[in-house]
Amino acid sequence: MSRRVFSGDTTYFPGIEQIRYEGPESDNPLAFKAYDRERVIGGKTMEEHLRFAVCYWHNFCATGADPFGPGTRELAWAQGPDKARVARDRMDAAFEFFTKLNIPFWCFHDFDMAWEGATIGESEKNIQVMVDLATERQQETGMRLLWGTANMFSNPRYMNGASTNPDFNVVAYAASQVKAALDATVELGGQNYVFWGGREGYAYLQNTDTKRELEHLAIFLDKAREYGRSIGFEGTFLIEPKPMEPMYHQYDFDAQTVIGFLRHHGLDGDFKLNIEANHATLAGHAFAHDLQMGADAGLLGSIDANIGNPQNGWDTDQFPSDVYDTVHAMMVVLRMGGLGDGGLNFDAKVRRESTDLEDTFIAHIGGMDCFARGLIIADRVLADSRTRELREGRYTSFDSGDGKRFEKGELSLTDLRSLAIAHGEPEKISGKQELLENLINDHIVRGAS
Ligand code: XUL
Ligand code: CO
Repeated sequence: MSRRVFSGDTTYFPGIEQIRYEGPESDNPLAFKAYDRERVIGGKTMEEHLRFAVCYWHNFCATGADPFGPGTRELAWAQGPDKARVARDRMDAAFEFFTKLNIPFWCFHDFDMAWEGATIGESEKNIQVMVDLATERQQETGMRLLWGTANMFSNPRYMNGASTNPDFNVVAYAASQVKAALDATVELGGQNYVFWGGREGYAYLQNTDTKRELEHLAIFLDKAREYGRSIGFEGTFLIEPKPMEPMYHQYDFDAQTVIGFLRHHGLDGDFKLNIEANHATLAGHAFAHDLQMGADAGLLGSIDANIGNPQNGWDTDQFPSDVYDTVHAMMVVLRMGGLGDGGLNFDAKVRRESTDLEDTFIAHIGGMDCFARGLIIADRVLADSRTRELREGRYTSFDSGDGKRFEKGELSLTDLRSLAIAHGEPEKISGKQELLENLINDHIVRGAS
């Protein structure tokens, strides 16, 4: 099937043709320099490794409004009082964009794809209208849904939380939204379903029963799992950690917090993590750190690709442009054997000052090239035998003898004391950090072509 190559009428992005790979020497801003989707690296194509997705909300809904002023982007498809028409036009614009970019996946929230009605029943109907249209568009284009989710943070009813709201009525309302969003995700063949706990947290500790709220969160997720499986959802449920913003404290603080929570409540068989780079950095971690924690636990499911601004503490959701960062990220992903059914969703927005129509294309092209370069270089770094030596070589004392017995739990604290006395003062063994840093830089400078 010749899929995802734009074939319809240009309506919303005039002057922009099919985006193609032109190679590293190209100076065409509307061409890929590194992302050559059919190029094979380590047995898989770039497209299979990276599984890129475009998100609906930042690209087709948001206009760049901030607390200090209105939006600056003019979206030709988002005009007028007729919400149904706006939603249909928006979907046409989205699929024009997806196919011109030739990206395999997309992601949505219920109420950025559809529009919220006055009642739950109306909202469900509105979602169904858009699911029917999206089904047609997916069939025409071969686009696939990486994940769906429900927006349970924008509507004022969720100001005190959704599943962790102190008012049961709000919890039940949130459940109705998850049910409809799961129905939509399953109907569209979504490979994952995301929970981002936007307002699942608290603003003030002394008016919050954190224990009770966290128990409610676990029950809610369990019921979502039960319902999802009952309607044939075979994909992965994902939780997207974030430490703060909008709440002062969010419960799903970072990868390790969520891993502990999932395991404690027996949810880890069905739930994994969706790690967002800028959320990890807000939690005081490197992006690669949170990926590694997820990978170690066997719970890294998917990635929201973006970067923050190192000089401030906001979730700025910028497009990835730092090759060093993507090399480190892709080293974790390659070491764990790939993203499976997850992918790299650009949860990123163009700057408020980037107002040209082509800027959204340029931003995605840059992000895709940045990860493609990260993939190429990470593959070379990992193929360099020195990389393995500098990491695995540090642990050889556990590969045999007493070290191995320790790993098997066969040595008591007293046994260890006796061995320490027998061995005497350990030799200093260099960690060789700078050598490995230099090696990675050498591979970066040798180029990503
Ligand atoms: C917000 C964020 C969300 C989730 C989906 O910081 O990352 O867009 O990815 O709700
Ligand atoms: Co996100």
